Amino acid sequence: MFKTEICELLDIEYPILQGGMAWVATAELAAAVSNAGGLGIIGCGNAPAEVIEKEIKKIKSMTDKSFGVNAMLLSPFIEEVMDLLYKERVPVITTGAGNPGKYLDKFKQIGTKIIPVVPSVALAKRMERSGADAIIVEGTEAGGHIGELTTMSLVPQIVDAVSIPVIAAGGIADGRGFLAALTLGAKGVQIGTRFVCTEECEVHENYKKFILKAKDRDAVVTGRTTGHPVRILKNKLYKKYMELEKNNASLEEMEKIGMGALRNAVIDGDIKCGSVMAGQISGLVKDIKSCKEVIEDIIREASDIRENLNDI
Ligand code: TUI
Repeated sequence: MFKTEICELLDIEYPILQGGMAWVATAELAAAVSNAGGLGIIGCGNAPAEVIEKEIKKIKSMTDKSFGVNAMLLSPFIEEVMDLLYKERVPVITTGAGNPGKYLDKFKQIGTKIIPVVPSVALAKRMERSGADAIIVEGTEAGGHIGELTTMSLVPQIVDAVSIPVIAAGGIADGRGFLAALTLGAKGVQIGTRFVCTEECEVHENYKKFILKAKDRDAVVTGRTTGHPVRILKNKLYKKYMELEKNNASLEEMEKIGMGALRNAVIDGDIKCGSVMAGQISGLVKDIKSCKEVIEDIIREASDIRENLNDI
């Protein structure tokens, strides 16, 4: 059922990856997704290697299944994190917020699968030439640091431009989105926001409830003017950003209010002044389930739709 080349490449049952969300994607969440047949991914964000090392040890104790680690390329600790991932021989690395070209050769030699997130056709082609095993094509619907183009328009353009498998991300939370992505030519999906609202996700309850309460237009973008667009749920922090942008505040001033804001939301539950990163699909997420239920519901819904396609 929905076995694609991504399942073979990553040694997983269903072609569903969990987004490697900074602060949110802990070993606990990632192990639950891997144990349910998807690919759980630990998010490094800006954490130093010693913190990630503990998470890797923990996931290895919680599952025998394959897992991944997301390396955020803007991190000040990126070099020590990459050295750690090499030492630990993690099975899969996804990268975000930059070009991982210079690391590819080294990891290919030890068989680590490298899957960069790309926001454009040009970068997708460059990644294929550099030897990426697959690419995650992330539309602007996603939460956190985002590109310009939508999943709907970007996925088929990149599918036509490269021969490596494409994984679609951004705006996918159920069986309809999963099947739509496969119809666009993707061989799998990456899902973030839906996995935040799960029993195994360790974010503060306030963070989950804020997503459950969100409506279609609540996921907004800060930092368009500074060149670092980040999608969050609308709150006091967003209003402060908008004020600063209107008053042409300096880059330092803007970055200062963002510092630590994600941690404040995820760990302390400060959803008013913290950064509640979440995607446009937040409005569709209405309950907390286990990761296993999320994955099984997606597969069941997608196969029901596929069976009844003649009705459309
Ligand atoms: O990386 C993400 N999403 C993230 S990272 C993150 S942590 C953070 N916190 C505050 C500010 C900035 C980051 C939160 N969410 N998604 C993957 C992604 N990668 N989206 C877009 C890109 C991307 C952008 C430019 C990938 C490559 C790229 O290349 C530029 C170049 O070097 O050519």
